Amino acid sequence: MRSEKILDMLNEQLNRELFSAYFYTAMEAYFASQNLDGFAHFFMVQTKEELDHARLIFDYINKIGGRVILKELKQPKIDYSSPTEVFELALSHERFITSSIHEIAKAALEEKDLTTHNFLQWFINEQAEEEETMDKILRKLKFIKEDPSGLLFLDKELSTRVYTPPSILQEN
Ligand code: OFO
Repeated sequence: MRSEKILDMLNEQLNRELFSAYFYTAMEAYFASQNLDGFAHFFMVQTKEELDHARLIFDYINKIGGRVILKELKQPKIDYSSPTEVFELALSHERFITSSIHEIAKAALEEKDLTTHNFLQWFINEQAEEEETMDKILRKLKFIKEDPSGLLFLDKELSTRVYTPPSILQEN
């Protein structure tokens, strides 16, 4: 059983996922301007993942007979003082997205909308991974204290990130 409240929250989450893609594209652009191509690649893959998250919510809203409402996207921050600042912002953004998803899941339970609650389980698991990924890289950056050779080593590691569409997207 879907409610207007849940539909509004899903549309807001769709906007947040699209903003996430925008936010990470700005980070890709920053790293490209610093010639840190591996970091740029990492955020290019992250952007694709965010677009997948948005697509899953877009499709779900349609599937339950709701209306997708696209809203304005605010301009993301475009300049950063360091790679560490980028990952601090990315981690805090992911924590915000996690709490946003949790709020919808809680509201879905309150509204006895078990279908939406079930749909959100994939996102809840995904968010744990998103936070872990950002946190690990942030800790590495703090460990190397942005020493140039450490940064280049990490740049190489991040250049190997592979984009894999979520299996639930392939099933649809
Ligand atoms: Fe869509 O998980 Fe990040 O923001």
